Amino acid sequence: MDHKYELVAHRGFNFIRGIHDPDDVDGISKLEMRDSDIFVVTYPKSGTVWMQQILLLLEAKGDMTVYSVAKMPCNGDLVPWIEVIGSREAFLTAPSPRLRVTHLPYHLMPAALGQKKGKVIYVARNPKDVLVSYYHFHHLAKMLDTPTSFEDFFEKFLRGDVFGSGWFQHVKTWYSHRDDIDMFFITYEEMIHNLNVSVKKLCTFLGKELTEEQLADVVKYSTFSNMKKIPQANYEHVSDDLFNHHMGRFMRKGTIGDWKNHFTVAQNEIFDQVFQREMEDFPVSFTWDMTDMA
Ligand code: PPS
Repeated sequence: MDHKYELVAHRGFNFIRGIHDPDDVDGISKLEMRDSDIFVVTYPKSGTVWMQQILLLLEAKGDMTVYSVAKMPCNGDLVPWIEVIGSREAFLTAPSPRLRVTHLPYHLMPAALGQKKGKVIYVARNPKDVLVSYYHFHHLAKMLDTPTSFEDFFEKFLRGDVFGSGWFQHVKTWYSHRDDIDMFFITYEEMIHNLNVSVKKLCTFLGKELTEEQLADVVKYSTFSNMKKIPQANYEHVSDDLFNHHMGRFMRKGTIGDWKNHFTVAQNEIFDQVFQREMEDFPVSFTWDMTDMA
């Protein structure tokens, strides 16, 4: 980790000093919402940039010139994180529709969401693949501590000793509020399984009207192979101050089951035990392998 950054706990959630500021974060719950506001909410590495891309393209009716017109270096500039320094301030005066992403837990989000003001799209991914993706991202991103080993990171993840805190808490708490707010819950694996259907469902939830052709374009430009070629989605122009570009690419594997290439048998057993204990009553099942998709 670059010395400018440090993991800090604030109001029950781990942030990164240098990227987040407690005062900004505390102001978020008081934000006034507009009906047209849309938040994509995820635990890190669960498909945030993917959903950013889909949302952007749905707004632009599948027109990719949205990128060349905006002249922004990455998806995060087009659909910003609400919790990063300065973002809350910009949100106040931004034109509608205000599209934002966040990794924040429910209790730090605008209270007005509870009055069904604004919409939330929650994307959850199976936590074994999240762990692996996050492990690699910790090598790429300079604001995160480079892991000393996979084993070490495995333990940190299970303890929630990372930015975003614990995966289990994040997913369970957000899900438990699904009826309190105007929320669309989807899994990364569902999106892999059928992007076409996922995009259509999302379009309906957002109340958007796109032609079949426009929807087909949204899907086409949101596939992993195409997003890999889009510099803004792949964070290619993000400064060397933030990314160790030589350590890998943001669009890494984009698949289900890469955890099998990383977990030992013993780690898998430990993970399964924690998962069963934590997610016992959780009604949504996760897909752990591409072969489970058939
Ligand atoms: S972050 O840093 O929290 O914003 O990361 P996030 O965007 O949530 O997650 C990154 C992972 O999502 C994968 N990704 C995709 N998978 C399939 N299809 C598409 N279109 C797609 N776009 C992004 C990305 O490759 C990261 O997963 P891994 O497993 O590391 O490849």
